[in-house]
Amino acid sequence: MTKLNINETPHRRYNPLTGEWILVSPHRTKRPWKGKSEQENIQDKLQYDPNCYLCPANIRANGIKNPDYKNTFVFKNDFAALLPDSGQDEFNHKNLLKAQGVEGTSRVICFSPRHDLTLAEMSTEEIKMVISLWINQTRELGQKYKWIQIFENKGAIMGCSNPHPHGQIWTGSELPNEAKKEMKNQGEYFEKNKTQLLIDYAKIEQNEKKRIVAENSEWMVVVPFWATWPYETLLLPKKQVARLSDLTKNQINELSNILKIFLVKYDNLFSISFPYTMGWHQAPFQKENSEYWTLHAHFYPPLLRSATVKKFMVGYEMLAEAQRDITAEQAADTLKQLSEIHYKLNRNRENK
Ligand code: H2U
Ligand code: ZN
Repeated sequence: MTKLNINETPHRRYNPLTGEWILVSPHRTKRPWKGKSEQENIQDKLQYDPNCYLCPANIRANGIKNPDYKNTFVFKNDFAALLPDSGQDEFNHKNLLKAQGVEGTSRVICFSPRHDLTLAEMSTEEIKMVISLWINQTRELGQKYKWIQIFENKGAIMGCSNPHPHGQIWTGSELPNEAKKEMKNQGEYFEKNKTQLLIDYAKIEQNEKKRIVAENSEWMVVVPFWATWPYETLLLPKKQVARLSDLTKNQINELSNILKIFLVKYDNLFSISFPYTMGWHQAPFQKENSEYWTLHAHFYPPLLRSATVKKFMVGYEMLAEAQRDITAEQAADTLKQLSEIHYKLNRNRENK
């Protein structure tokens, strides 16, 4: 029998959070590539855009005027995907046609009044205000809803409608699919081992040091062993914490530091404002103990080889299972080597 070499031979890796497998084909990275490599449009963005619906004091699509906010700003999504009073009735026809009403709310969260910034270019103090916003929203919405999904779609390639730095919060009375999978797997692991799945995983990463992109006293960012997207990362606490609303002062400080560092690295990878979808997974707000759940954030960037070469989840991925070529270890190594100084600052220095 051939011995498995995860750096060379095709294999599948297991994602213990979702219970799903992914196909890794490291030998394919040797194949010739004739893709284009583009230069980013270096045009500087406006600090204030009179046509932006998120800039302070501007009018939104439905005629409401934004306040002249100075730090962060939250408002109910004018085109909310979930509504608070839609009812939770169930429909079931022969156990084949099933539906259920879901109640919830959708909010838009602006990270900064500055139209031209992103989290990567904001200061750690400014990032801390975004963290406070995430925490306060979690506290408030957790009183009413089971699942609080905080996320950010960044970049036009991810379907983001506006470059103004912003994210969203969708909450619901039912647990969505990803939440259910993570709840089941973390719950079963805790029952069996009396320790948390992701805290044990963080210890393995700490020992192996093969997939860590950045770390400090409270957090680490890894390309998870089971990553699907080429430069996917997982942001993990080193000590158990179930929700954003339970973070200590030190965890908050260090969170703003690590976000700054690794988001700058992301931008530096292809010298562009790096597109991704990111989101927090925190323990559902249910009555039971939430000790089994470790707070974490997923970052899913779509890019593969350059500013414009995107990985598509099609063909085998849609019909069978996710697949990647570069290994998690190679991706982590590339990200780790990148500078912690934003490429735009370097460019400004060079121009002086
Ligand atoms: P993205 O993060 O994917 O760009 O979505 C922005 C959200 O902003 C989107 O869900 C909302 C859209 O419904 N929006 C408003 O609430 N008011 C507006 O005036 C325009 C967009
Ligand atoms: Zn704006």
